[in-house]
Amino acid sequence: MEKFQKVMQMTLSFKERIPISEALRKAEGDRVLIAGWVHTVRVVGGVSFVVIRDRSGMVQCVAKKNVNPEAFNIVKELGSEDVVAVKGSLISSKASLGGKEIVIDEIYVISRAAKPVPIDPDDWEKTSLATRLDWRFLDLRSPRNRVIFEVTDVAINAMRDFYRSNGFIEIFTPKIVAEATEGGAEVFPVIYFDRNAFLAQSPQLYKQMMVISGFERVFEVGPVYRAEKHHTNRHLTEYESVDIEMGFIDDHEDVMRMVERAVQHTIETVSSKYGKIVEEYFKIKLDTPKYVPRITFREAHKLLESNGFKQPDPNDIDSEGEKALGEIIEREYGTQLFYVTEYPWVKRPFYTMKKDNDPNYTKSFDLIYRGMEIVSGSQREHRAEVLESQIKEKGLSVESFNFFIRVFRYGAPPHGGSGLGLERLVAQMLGIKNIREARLLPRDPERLTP
Ligand code: AMO
Repeated sequence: MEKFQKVMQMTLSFKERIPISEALRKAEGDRVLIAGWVHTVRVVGGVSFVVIRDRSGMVQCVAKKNVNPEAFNIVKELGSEDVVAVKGSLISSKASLGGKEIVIDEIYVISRAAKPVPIDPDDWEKTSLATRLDWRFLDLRSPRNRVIFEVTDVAINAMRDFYRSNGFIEIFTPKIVAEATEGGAEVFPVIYFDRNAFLAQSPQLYKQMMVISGFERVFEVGPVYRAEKHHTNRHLTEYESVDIEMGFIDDHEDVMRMVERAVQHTIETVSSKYGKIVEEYFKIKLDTPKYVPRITFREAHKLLESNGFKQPDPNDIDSEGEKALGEIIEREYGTQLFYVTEYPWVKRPFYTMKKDNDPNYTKSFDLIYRGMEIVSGSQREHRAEVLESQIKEKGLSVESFNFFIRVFRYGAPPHGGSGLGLERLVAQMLGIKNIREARLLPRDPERLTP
């Protein structure tokens, strides 16, 4: 080891390093320096082979005993996930990945991995999700698993671009808050010096306040916290919420049009940048749904019933119901993206505007993608006195929400907005069954580490 470190200090500079994908595009005979993790090692007679992986790809490197005995011996001793650097020349090799391999001139062992490596990144499919998440940093060595987060990055940037180009500005609101916004039971308490506080369940009240402050159109991407003891494949206790709020709307339909275009733009962008890779690793085609039908909550219930799906709660649609509805709509309308509108007042938060002549229902919507809710939103009640009475109706304390209600007494335009669960969108785009896979380091009722 000492010897290699000495050699490294003298001759190795990562400034000369190029990504493996770039090395594979070089001509035969070109000299390159690549570095990465050891994927596999093989020795066949007098030749040792090592496949090296970096974030851009993989390449096989070879050393012959009779040509370069030192390199031959070093490769032979390598183990999975060691970090190495190789200087060598490219040669064509029909049998190799990418049609080329590298003949090793010099090889440097930079960091040894302990043995055995607890999970084999190549074998992620055979490893339980719990174990993979325990060893997430190794799990992410699998190119397929990193794609999830590369897609997340593309998706969130597409969404940010979309909203910015539609006049929204990005805001950052507190995550330590004094009040629950989405219903009382699901908050994490925080000891805030000598007072009780909570982790924010949503930027809901602040985004509305910022519209009324005069920004008119705002969005926020940030973590939100839900103390839901759900053990499902679609709930996390911490997730990334993409929230928007816009003023001077006629009704919730204005918000819906904005959101559907944002989601279409996002799917389109991911598809054009990652479509092929997604198909290769996730075996799923990423088409942008062109047509987004709307059905009311009441129609949705009727549709479910007439197709033999009884909903246990007449005021709600459960996850099985959403899935069934997704199949029915796809069959009837040929699309995987649709809105359910006008949810019952009993199921929506206090800030939701009721329908004008039908106060048991609201100006609200959920967006369902591939059979799962990914967005929820509504027009908001902007009349201070109505808002106050709705707070009472929900059994909440007017006093606690005074900081919010008073904002509406100084000029509040009609407005509305929505929240999108980023992990749910990504999971649905990639056909991932368990939302935990779409969160880098997920939190659920059992998991608080790593
Ligand atoms: P809601 O509570 O419906 O609405 O949440 C909005 C969206 O967030 C996602 N989501 C979740 N994702 C992962 N784990 C969870 N536990 C979880 N809960 C919700 C879903 C959902 O559609 N303030 C309103 C939004 C608004 O009206 O602007 C709200 O938070 O994709």
